[in-house]
Amino acid sequence: MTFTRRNLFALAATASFAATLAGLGLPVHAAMAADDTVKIGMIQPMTGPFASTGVEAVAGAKQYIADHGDTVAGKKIELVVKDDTGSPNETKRIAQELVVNEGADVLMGFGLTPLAFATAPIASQAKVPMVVTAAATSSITEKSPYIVRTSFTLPQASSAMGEWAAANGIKSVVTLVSDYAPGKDAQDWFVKTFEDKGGKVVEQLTVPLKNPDFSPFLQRVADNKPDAVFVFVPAGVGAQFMKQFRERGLGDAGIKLIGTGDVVDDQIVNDMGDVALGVVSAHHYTAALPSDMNQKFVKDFKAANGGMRPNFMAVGAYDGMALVYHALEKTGGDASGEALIEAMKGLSWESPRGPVSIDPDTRDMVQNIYIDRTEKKDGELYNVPIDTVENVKDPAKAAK
Ligand code: VNL
Repeated sequence: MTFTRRNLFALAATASFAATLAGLGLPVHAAMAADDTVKIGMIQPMTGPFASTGVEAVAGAKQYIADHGDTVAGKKIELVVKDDTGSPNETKRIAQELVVNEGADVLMGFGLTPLAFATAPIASQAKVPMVVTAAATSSITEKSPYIVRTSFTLPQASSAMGEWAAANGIKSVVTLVSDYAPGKDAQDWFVKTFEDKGGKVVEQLTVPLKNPDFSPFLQRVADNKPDAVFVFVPAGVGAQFMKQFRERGLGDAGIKLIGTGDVVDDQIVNDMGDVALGVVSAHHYTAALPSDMNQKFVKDFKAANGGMRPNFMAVGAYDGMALVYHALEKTGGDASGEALIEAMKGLSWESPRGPVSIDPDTRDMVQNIYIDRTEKKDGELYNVPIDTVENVKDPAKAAK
């Protein structure tokens, strides 16, 4: 009897499936491994307040397939996209459905920290790799040994910003962050590094994540008259923040705006207007990186997506796919969870963001953090790199 994919699945639908395989002396998982496709279930907010993240990420994953083909190590890659609307219960339910009913070999995505936290137990129970391409709270990778991350951690970006600020004449700062786990990481690591280098944080403000009105918080910043305000808001939200920053006239009052790159993400920065000029941010990606690889990536991505610029969410997903492809090459096409996770540890490759590797101990990325200044280039606003901190590990885990 020849095992084609079709009759394997037909068999799987019958109660005699396992018995038939046992009769042939085949363990069930060996027969399943004969399957010639690797299914990647990508779960992202495609609608709702964080849809910009999902749209960028899905386009980034598709760009990787366009650049590298849909076959790796003899396996056909099948990308399935699901919308969780940004609700943790939905993310978890969809993940369960993907691994139990749809035979997903890899889970990918996770636009926000609560969505990644909710799904971690599914990855552990199913022993399926969970590739986090967006959410950036340091502790996420500690929630399951099956989690690997291709985005960044807030402590990576915020500590670089704290050092830069202290070394560049900024003496007093008010911090303003979204009130959830990554905001706390951003605040804690900015404060720690900035104060270690002699800076003073005069007030720490937290703003609701949902439907934020920044005005009263910006008024508090103005009242404090610090040299700078350090900001973290999730991708997309920077548009609303900058509008209110301008309306309050904080820039005109001489208060510098610094932050992680999320507040000026590449999808929205060009629409911010002159208020964004001179913002200094720290991040692992900017579309303005001059390397040939990145410039080609930006050009191809824009061509494929109606002119939309890739932001760090797009690159996170592009590298999520790179991680899966390189791991499959290493396992010779073995897509079992254990084999893939082991293969992912220690992998390194060249990304549009620069050289990256997966820290085998933490399953987080080791990568450059760029200090960027928002400037006009060829008539458009870009976050232009002015300094690089090379090969940054997640400092929050190094500290443990
Ligand atoms: C998170 C971190 C989300 C950084 C973001 O955008 C972001 C998170 C949606 O961990 O929730 O820019």
